[in-house]
Amino acid sequence: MVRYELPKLPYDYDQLEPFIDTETMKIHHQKHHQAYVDGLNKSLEQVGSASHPQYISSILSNLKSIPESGQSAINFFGGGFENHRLFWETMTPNSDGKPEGKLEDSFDVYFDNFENFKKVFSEKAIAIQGSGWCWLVFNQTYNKIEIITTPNQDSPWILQKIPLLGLDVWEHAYYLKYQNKRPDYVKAWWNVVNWDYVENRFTELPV
Ligand code: MN3
Repeated sequence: MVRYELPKLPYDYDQLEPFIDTETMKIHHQKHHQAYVDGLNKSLEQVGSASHPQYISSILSNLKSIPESGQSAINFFGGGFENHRLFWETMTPNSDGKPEGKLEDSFDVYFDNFENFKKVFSEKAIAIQGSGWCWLVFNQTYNKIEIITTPNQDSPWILQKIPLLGLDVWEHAYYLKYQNKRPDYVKAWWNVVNWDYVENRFTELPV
């Protein structure tokens, strides 16, 4: 039976300072992410082990394959688990500031340039009503990158889109340091994006 565990952070809690504060990182990882892990394991137990032989991203891509009684909880907790797992990986204390290579080329093609991509992404993230995520995803149908937003813990996988980079704009992600100033949080977050990691995800897409 698959049991999910809280993934370790690839850096210490205080290493994203001053952009993301230590206290927020601790609570976000140890309390919020842990709650998604626990909720996911419990939800999967409730639908029975035969229903979930695959990794959570595959389950989310085909939610209808699990019993209807569990779909809502697995959408929420599974999305919460996988969204945060990726979120930690796509941040680093040693950000190189901008992408290179094939990903940079794609920004030029689909967003004119990297600076404009950041502008559009930031605007969409700031405009999300309530809790949700802003994403850079790969659209497999049209073979292109795009920006989408999702409410709550909805994952791009449920839309059959591959998440490359995601920004958590739930208040728990920024309220201790930034209070109601979400735009300041979004602006600060660009300083810790791990473009090496995002580029590798993009380069290794199964297409
Ligand atoms: Mn969160």
